[in-house]
Amino acid sequence: MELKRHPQNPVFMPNPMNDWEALNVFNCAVVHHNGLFHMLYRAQGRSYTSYIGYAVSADGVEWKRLDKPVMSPELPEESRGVEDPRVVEVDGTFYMTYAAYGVNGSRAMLARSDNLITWERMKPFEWDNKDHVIFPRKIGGRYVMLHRRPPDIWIGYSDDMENWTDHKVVMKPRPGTWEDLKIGAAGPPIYTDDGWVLIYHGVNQDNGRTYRLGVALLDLEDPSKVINRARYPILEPEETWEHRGDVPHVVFSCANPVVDGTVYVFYGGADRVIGLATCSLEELKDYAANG
Ligand code: BMA
Repeated sequence: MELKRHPQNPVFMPNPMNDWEALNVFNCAVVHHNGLFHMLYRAQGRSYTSYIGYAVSADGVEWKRLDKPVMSPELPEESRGVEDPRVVEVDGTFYMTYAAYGVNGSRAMLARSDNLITWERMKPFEWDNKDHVIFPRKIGGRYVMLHRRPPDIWIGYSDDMENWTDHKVVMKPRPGTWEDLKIGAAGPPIYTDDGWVLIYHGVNQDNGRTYRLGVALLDLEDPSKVINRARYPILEPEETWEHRGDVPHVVFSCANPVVDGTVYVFYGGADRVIGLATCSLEELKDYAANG
């Protein structure tokens, strides 16, 4: 099974009118709320510092954006940028997980918002960790987060979103495949009656380094248990703008909102533009369970 690219791709491009987003706009969070797609996107200008901008759309294709970033580097660990936002709504509050990048490397961060535009930083999570994302509902009374201790996808649990415990490996790279170097979660896991559908990225050494997307099914009550992991990628670089950009041969996703049974996968193409690819949730779940 492969995702279907939207004919109007790429759906979001750098904006030369604003310094902070003049060069690259890529890995983005997207939530569908009150009938609109809300996008929080990573952006870079010539300084290569990453900011997070906001845009809104009725169809996921035509976007209107704010002129100023909604998140800019503020903390010492963010000195080189705020990267790769993922957003999820849990019990009426929006939570953003993002990576801080600074002189000491990267750190997994969290923030919260009631309106998707003003964000309040929360207690930072681990150093040398990223690709973290929160499940859209509590499981067994606790918040649950997938995260990445290189090169594996891990899971952790929390009562208050400040103290995270019971960390466990969920999935490891598979030697000799498209995902043999490292893996990380894409957007928030999708709830279905048969389990959590998890889209994730995998990296191998094709062309130096290639990023693709795959899918797995996690147990509903115990998402540290992998029910199945599909063998082949559901999206890999094919278009010119996925092969050439700032970093070549990359499709990288932080967003997979579901609207009326369709999964909208928004993804960065070669770290320069944003593309959209879709599929039905039924079909994706089926491939996650049996592929
Ligand atoms: C990863 C992340 C992503 C990026 C990808 C490809 O390590 O930093 O933000 O899209 O590399 O460059």
